[in-house]
Amino acid sequence: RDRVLGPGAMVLAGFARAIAPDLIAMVDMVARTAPFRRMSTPSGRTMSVAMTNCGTAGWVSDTKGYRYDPMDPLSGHPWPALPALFADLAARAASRAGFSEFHPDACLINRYEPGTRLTLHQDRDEHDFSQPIVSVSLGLPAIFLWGGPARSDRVRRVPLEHGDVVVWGGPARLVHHGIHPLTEGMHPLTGRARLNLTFRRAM
Ligand code: MD3
Ligand code: FE
Repeated sequence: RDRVLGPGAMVLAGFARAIAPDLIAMVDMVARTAPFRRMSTPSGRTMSVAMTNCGTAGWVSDTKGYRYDPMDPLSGHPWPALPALFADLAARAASRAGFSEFHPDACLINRYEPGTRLTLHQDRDEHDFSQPIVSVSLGLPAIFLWGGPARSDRVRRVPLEHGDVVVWGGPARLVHHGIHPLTEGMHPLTGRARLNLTFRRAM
């Protein structure tokens, strides 16, 4: 069931499927304290993906730039704590992909509705690029766009389904990536939405 996409990138197909209902219940709990919101890009555009965070640091974007912040700017309070179920899943997935001792401090939760996309970008707001990123896909399927170290590198399309976990590290850590506009659909656990959890060591 494990698929190597390339150096440093591995899909653990269905790895989170059995605990998906619990993960989604925890996302709902987080969102009661820190609601999903569409953030502004530094250029002043509104992102189509709705986001929230849990953990001791959360990823935020506004007209001042991108950063990790211990506080939710909407409430002025710390982000909800990282549930033990989340931290444990991220550590088990990283370990299976060859990264031992992964202790994430940040979980960005992205919510996509049909038509929503994430344009090609790199994740470079973290301190230590030797730490991997673990991502968990829930609900509606998506086509993940996977490029290379340069923005102009050829882009591969990788279908991601409910319960799939992907671990990105080492030479894959700084590749350009994105999500193709979500196709219309309905999922029994998430409705008309895809949820993606990304676990990172931010600070
Ligand atoms: C490859 N999220 O939040 S997860 C993001 O499905 C983000 O919501 C997408 O890109 C999503 O920044 C993709 C897979 C992923 C996450 C981070 C990566 C792939 C990555 C970092 C480096 C390389
Ligand atoms: Fe990303």
